[in-house]
Parts: sequence; C-alpha cells; structure tokens
Amino acid sequence: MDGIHRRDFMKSVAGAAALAGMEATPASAAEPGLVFLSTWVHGKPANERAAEVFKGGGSLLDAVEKGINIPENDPKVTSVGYGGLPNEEGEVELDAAIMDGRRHHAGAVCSLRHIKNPISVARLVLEKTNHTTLAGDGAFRFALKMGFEPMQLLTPESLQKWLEWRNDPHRKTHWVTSENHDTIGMVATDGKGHVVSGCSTSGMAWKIPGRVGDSPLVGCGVYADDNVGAASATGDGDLMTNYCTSISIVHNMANGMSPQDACLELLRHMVKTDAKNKNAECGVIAISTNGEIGAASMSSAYRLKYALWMNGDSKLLDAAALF
Ligand code: SD4
Repeated sequence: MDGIHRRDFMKSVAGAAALAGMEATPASAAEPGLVFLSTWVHGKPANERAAEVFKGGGSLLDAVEKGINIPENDPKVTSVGYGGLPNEEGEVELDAAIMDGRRHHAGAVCSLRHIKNPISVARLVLEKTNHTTLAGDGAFRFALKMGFEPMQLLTPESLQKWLEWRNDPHRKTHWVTSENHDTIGMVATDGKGHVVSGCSTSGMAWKIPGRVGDSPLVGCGVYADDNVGAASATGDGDLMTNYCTSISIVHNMANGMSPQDACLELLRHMVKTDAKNKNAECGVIAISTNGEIGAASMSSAYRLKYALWMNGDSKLLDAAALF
C-alpha cells in the first residue's frame, strides 16, 4: 500500500480492521519458529511478556511493543521509560522506534517527555499517521491525543542520582559509561518469515536537552525487512548513528552473511574506518526471517548481555566480543 493512500485507508474502520487482520498471525501453543531476542538483562522479562502476548493471539508488533513496555514501566531500569536517568537539566527525555518488516514501515518518537511508554506512542505513529517520526512537544501532544496520561518520569532514585551528578564539581558532561546507558532493543520473528524490530531508551544520562541518539532513528536503532531480517543496537548512539548500524547489519545479511557474521562485520567496519572505535561501547543484535540469531559487542570491556526466548525457553547469554 503506498504512503498517500495509507492514511485514507487507515481512517476507515474497515480498512483498519483489514490491516489489523493482516498483521495478526494467530499462534499455536507450541510455536517452534517464534523467537525474541533482546538486549541486556531487562530483555528477559520483556521477551517473556512478548511471547505471552503472541501466544495469546497478538501480532508480532503487539508482542514487541508489549514486551518493551515491561522495562519501560520498571522504575529499577534506569535507562528506559519511567525511572530512566534524565538530561543535564533533570528532565527525562525518551526515544523509541518500532519497525514492521512486512510493511517496511516504522513509527518513532524522539525527546518525548512525561509519557512512560514511548514505544507505544511510536506504534501509534506507525498505525495512525502517515508520518514516521514525531519529536519533542509535537510527540507529546500526539500522545495526549491518543489518550496517554502525562506523568512525572523521575523517581526519587533517579532524581537523587541527577542531584549527585549536578552537585559534583568534577562531573563529566555528555559522556558515556556503561553505568549510565543501556536501552532495550528487541528483534523478533514469528517463524513464518515475518520480523519486527523495536527499541526504547532514555538515552545517555545527563545528555544535552534535545539530544537524539540512534535508538529512534530508522536504520540506526531499528531496522526490519521481511525479505532478510531485523537488527537493533545499544551503546554509544552518537557514534553508532554515523554507521547506520541496524540497516548495515541487515544489508550484510542480504549479501549472504549469517546474522552473527553480519553483526561482527559491522563492528569490524567501524574499526576499519577509525581505529579508536576499538574501545567504543557498542552492542548489536540481529535475527533472520528463519530465526537464526546474532549478537555481538565491540569489546569485552563493554560486553553485551542478551536475552533469548526460543522454543519456550528463556535465557540470558553473553554476546561475542570482537576485541
Ligand atoms: C543512546 N543508544 O541514546 C542509546 C543508549 C544506549 O546502551 O543504548 N545505551 O545513545
């Protein structure tokens, strides 16, 4: 369906129902081809929720969205959603994107304030508008129109961390360490040739207000193409944006590489173009339409832990490191 006609189509109830029907793939209790792959420890409960949603009859997009809602809602996860660490002025600004490999279309929000589930707002940008990305105040007002409740996203703990940072005369600004960023990236396949990629983050702690990382950018934090597979990323988004991480990985796969080799090749390319990138904090994940997976980090100093849900089994694993 082309972009011009999609908006009119979506406006009609019949059209929306038909589109929902097209996406919804009913799952049987045992779905051997169903795979969810997510970044970091908080990816495990996210994958488990995603699998539950899919098995309950939800679409793969529903599953990825609802799975990502789990760390977004968890105040203990300080890099995503509610409880995410704020920018240098103490305001939480969230970025998220979700991409549907079937329609080759994404929805994204950047610098969204006061709304704890940016991935759900991104999903509605995808479903309800003819746009791909909404930013800042516009994204916030769209969320209100869609019925989201504004709230204070700072928790007592994140406020305390921000105050400690701000009151430290030796504080570093606009920096990255493995303690102050993480993100959830999730890639999934239904085992029937359909893939989805989603990503949600509060970005780098203490960032300049308005700074947008790789996570909500199509081709960087997310990419999904049912002809090949899907990818997502975590780490230093200012660096990774320059390498269009996720689309580069999917293109490597399109050229015949396995998801694992495709991830490693992207990291190798980053070092080939700039040797300093050997020390970069970068982690990537990928999945092919037939459920083969890849996960890699640049170095063992910043080793990506990833969560894998497959055949009803949910586990945490260490990604391979290039150095
Ligand atoms: C960003 N890539 O905003 C995100 C943060 C992140 O692991 O993923 N950290 O740069």
